[in-house]
Amino acid sequence: MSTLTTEIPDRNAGNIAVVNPPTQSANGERKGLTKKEIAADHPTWCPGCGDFSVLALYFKLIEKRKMWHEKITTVAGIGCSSRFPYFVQAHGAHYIHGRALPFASGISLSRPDLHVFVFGGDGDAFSIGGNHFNHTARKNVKLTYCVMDNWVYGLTKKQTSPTSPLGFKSKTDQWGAVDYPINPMKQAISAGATFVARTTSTNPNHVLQMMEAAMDHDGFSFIECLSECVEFYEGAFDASNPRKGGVFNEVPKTHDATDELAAYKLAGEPFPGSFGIFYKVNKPTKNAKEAEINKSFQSKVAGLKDWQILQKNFDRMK
Ligand SMILES: Cc1ncc(C[n+]2csc(CCOP(=O)(O)OP(=O)(O)O)c2C)c(N)n1
Ligand code: SF4
Ligand SMILES: [Mg+2]
Repeated sequence: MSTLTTEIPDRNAGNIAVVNPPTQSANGERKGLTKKEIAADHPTWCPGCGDFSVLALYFKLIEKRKMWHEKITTVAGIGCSSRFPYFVQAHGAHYIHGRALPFASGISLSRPDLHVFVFGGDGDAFSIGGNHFNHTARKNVKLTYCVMDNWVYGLTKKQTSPTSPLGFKSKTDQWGAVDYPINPMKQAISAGATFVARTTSTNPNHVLQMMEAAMDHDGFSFIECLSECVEFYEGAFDASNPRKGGVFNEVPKTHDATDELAAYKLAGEPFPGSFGIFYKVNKPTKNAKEAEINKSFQSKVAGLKDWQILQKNFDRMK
């Protein structure tokens, strides 16, 4: 049996790139996980739900990047899509509705050796979790947020979501939705996300490509992944699926992903729009900035016992 050495690194070390462990440890025993090893329970989604594809590609990513259980963290809120962590045989959490991002931020800030993935739905991300989305983006916390957008509340059986188009008939809008939908890509760019991409569960290679690029980004990476709810919004994304007579257009090769206005313009295209990386810039992360503050504070209290540091703080407050 191989020995698991889970070193918890110093969180003050700042941004530590996720190091892909070799397929074998020094003693030649430990191998990267296979898709089979990382798959947990049988997913309880409806047959044909787009979420299956996203999960399969996450497994593929883990296998491809040879990650070990203790280096994988999968967090979600509440919703059909947010059941995601249940189906991954690794560390993770199915957290409060809309609150996955603050929880995941805590993990990211304290464990720079991990890459935290957060999965969730359009309701979780943009209704109840709307504020957390904006603030996590502007803080540029290093993590990947993949929103499986089905334009509806699936788990609670067909209510209008913030991404439902005008006229969509649901249990909360029986005569058709009257509220203007939000545009997740515009929202992410304007909130300050430093990586903003769009994909669709019906194009597996593209989903994997976007997940890998997001994981390698040093900052808050956001992916909008169209994922059809076959139960409550069948055919919503047919226009983006060539197998259903639609078109899948990649972001033009001439697009400058560092140009915020150009990204915003792409985000404004009518459906089905473009797929790929709309926006990507490098900016210091919250992780790096906090690590810097911690380091400088610790140098000031070097050699002192915990109670002496506490005493100093109380003395200063007098
Ligand atoms: C505080 C709170 N409010 C409301 C709910 C009920 N609720 C559960 S999931 C959900 C919306 C799910 O929609 P979405 O995030 O789009 O996920 P999907 O099921 O479509 O994947 C709601 C309103 C809840 N669980 N907790
Ligand atoms: S209700 Fe919709 S989103 Fe939920 S599992 Fe079924 S098809 Fe998927
Ligand atoms: Mg939804």
